[in-house]
Amino acid sequence: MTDKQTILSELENGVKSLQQEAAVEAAKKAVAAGVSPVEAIEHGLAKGIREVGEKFERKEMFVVELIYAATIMEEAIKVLEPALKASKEKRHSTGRFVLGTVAGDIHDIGKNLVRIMLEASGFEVYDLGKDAPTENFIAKAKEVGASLVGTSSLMTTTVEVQKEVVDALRAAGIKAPAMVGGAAASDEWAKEIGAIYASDAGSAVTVAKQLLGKGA
Ligand code: B1M
Repeated sequence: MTDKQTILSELENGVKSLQQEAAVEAAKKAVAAGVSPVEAIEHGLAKGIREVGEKFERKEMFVVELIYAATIMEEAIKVLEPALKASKEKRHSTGRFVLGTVAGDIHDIGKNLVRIMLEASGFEVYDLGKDAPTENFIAKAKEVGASLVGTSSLMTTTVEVQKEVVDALRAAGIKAPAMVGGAAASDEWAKEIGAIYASDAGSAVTVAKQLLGKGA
């Protein structure tokens, strides 16, 4: 008998101790035990990867270990993804959301979670991927008549590009609200550049719906 707390610890430990098999097994246990996939990610896997990031920053881990930890997290998320998608009822299109990680930044785990949650909530998501050139946001937003445009940025060295995207949208006459997120973004930063901040994948959905007047 494995309780939720044990499974969350196993997910966290699998990532931070670089044990792929253990993390994937824990993800399978989470699904079998009916643990919320959002909780499994936020309070299990993401806790582990953030600890890896802190160790990397303190030079207690090498970049190759950081890369491996990210791969482990991605493999475990693959196990949770069907439950994540099933956890929300599919509805008519809630809105068209152009999403990507800004140019110069290759972090996409968080952005991918945001995409999964938005899709699960009925949004049509146009995912530009990672290291996405600013002009791609503008071109795609025009092409699909975006209701919202969102950028993810995890590094202090690329957070400025979120402003570049907002400025380029406005210069092109696109009025769709701009959402920003990722570890380098903040509410204060969003206000400064004329965007709206969402701290995690769940609040990205809530905020997006509120912006479109579709309720939380
Ligand atoms: Co890198 N990395 N990394 N990294 N990495 C950070 C960001 C860092 C803080 C680590 C550290 O030093 N402590 C640091 C940046 C420092 C800074 O700000 N200047 C850093 C660095 C330096 C680097 C490299 C430069 C390392 C190197 O090569 N020397 C390099 C970057 C190269 C580049 O981009 N050009 C690099 C590479 C990598 C990996 C490839 C190994 C891997 C990424 C793999 C991948 O994404 N496919 C990686 C990882 C895993 C991390 C950390 C450890 C974890 C990031 C993550 O996946 N978190 C990270 C440390 C940290 O963030 N504390 C770090 C889990 C994820 C679920 O959370 O992404 O925050 P997050 O997303 C959340 C919310 O932020 C929010 O919702 C998500 C779900 O809740 N959210 C949004 C995200 N986007 C949103 C958009 C929205 C709304 C909400 O609306 C549009």
